[in-house]
Amino acid sequence: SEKFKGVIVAMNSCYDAEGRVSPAAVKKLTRFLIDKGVNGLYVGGSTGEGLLQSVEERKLVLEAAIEASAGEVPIIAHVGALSTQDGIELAVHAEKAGAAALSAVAPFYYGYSEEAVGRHWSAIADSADLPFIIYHIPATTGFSLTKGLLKQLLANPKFIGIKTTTASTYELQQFKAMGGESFLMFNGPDEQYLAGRIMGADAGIGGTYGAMPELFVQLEKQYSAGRIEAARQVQFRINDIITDMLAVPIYAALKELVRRRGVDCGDVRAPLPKLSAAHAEQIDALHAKIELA
Ligand code: SI3
Repeated sequence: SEKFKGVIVAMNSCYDAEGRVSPAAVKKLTRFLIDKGVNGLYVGGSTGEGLLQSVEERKLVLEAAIEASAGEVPIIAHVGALSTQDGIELAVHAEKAGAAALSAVAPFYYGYSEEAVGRHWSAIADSADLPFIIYHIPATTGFSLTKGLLKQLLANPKFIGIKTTTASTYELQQFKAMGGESFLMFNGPDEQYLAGRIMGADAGIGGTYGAMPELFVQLEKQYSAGRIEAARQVQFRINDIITDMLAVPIYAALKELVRRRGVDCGDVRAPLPKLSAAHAEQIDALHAKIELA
């Protein structure tokens, strides 16, 4: 589908000073990102802290983002949850709220068989009339999507693509080959946006895009115009920034950088690590790099 292309920001969730979901701040962040020219938003994923929120809070965040987006870009709702029941409730809600697609990580904690994960994803996908994007992120869930499971899932047309967050663009290319040209690949690691696009990703979904949307929009523009050397130079600048982000608590840093750009999304939710005074210099340096870019 032509709908899901280019730069899709895995956006932060926003809280007020008491740590409650702030729909007003979510709306402000949504506008900030869309006005920078991004192609879509991914709500409630890893960067979005969806798994640290109650089902009700997740609904609030999604509704605020969809409302503020005013139909200008597609909104993908991450509805992955520990229980299939919560995933279904969120999927049904996402459809009503106007999301363009669903996505979910594999269930985790107990350690599930491929069969169990397949059942979980299928039950969520079948609960709503929306396309479904598998969120393949073995480093955090401990579950790795195999070609065997993918083959089974492909029998269901609801499964339209995979967000692949692994270091392997070979794997991304292999999944794409299995699904065919119309099966969508979403690049996960922001450090590999260009590599992922070259190997067959139709789009990227990433958290660091939120702090520097201009750079990713520029990268996508250069790549789609066939200017590979210029695209490489933008990716290198991005990677220099990401390397510094990975040296501090990254989700907290993203929120602080976004705050300095005018949108206060509050702190990350515990147990995610917060920034401390010891990080001040690194954050100042990051902010300066982003401003200069
Ligand atoms: O749902 C999401 O927040 C994502 O899209 C995740 C995304 O792939 C990020 N990965 C994780 C584990 O958060 C990347 O954006 C990642 O933060 C970045 O590549 C830096 O390593």
